[in-house]
Amino acid sequence: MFRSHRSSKDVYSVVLLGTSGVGKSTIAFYLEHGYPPPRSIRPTIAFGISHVVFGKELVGMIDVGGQRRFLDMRYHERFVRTADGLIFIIDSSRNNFKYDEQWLEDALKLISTEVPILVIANKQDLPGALPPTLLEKHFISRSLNSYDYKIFGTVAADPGGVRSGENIEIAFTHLISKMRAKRQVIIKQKHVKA
Ligand SMILES: Nc1nc2c(ncn2[C@@H]2O[C@H](COP(=O)(O)OP(=O)(O)OP(=O)(O)O)[C@@H](O)[C@H]2O)c(=O)[nH]1
Ligand SMILES: [Mg+2]
Repeated sequence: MFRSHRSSKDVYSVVLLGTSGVGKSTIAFYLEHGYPPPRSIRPTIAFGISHVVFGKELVGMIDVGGQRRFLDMRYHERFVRTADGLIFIIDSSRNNFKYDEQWLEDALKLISTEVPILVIANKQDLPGALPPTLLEKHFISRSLNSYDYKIFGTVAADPGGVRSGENIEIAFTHLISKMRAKRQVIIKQKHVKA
């Protein structure tokens, strides 16, 4: 589990995006504390900030409220431009699945195609959840084909508690390794220029 303590670290900034109720805050809480929050978790007002210490990395996470009013206020624009990585979260359950392709594509215009993107197909515990492979094929690949992305199916908080946290660390570890590799390339390029 990720431990939370402060020391000299490589700092990264990650922004969590997705419509309201998909589980962004649940995932941020799980990454920071190692267990899901109480079920009475409330919708995020504007945005929330948390941090995760992961080996040598300190990752600051900005969790942008997904209610329409916050999406329309374009809070994410303040953070996305300087992000080292993005986490785009989807509710995979058949009944709740909604995919605002236009909003996502507008948000993507603000970042370089080299910024790694972690796509999380959350709520895989719900009956009839759409598998990540299907979501990728029919929706995600269309918007993200020119980006460095990978999709993972997860369960952030299973009401029964049995599957809570499933795949979250694996997915996050993948994003960290991508961000780390990208930073190494930038450092090498600076050395060549100097
Ligand atoms: N069944 C199930 N429920 C989940 C899962 N992840 C989160 N939830 C529930 O989904 C609800 C919404 O989760 P939040 O984390 O508040 O969603 P959010 O994306 O932060 O929503 P906003 O803050 O409004 O943008 C909560 O009741 C969570 O307990 C999951 O993997 N499975
Ligand atoms: Mg939230």
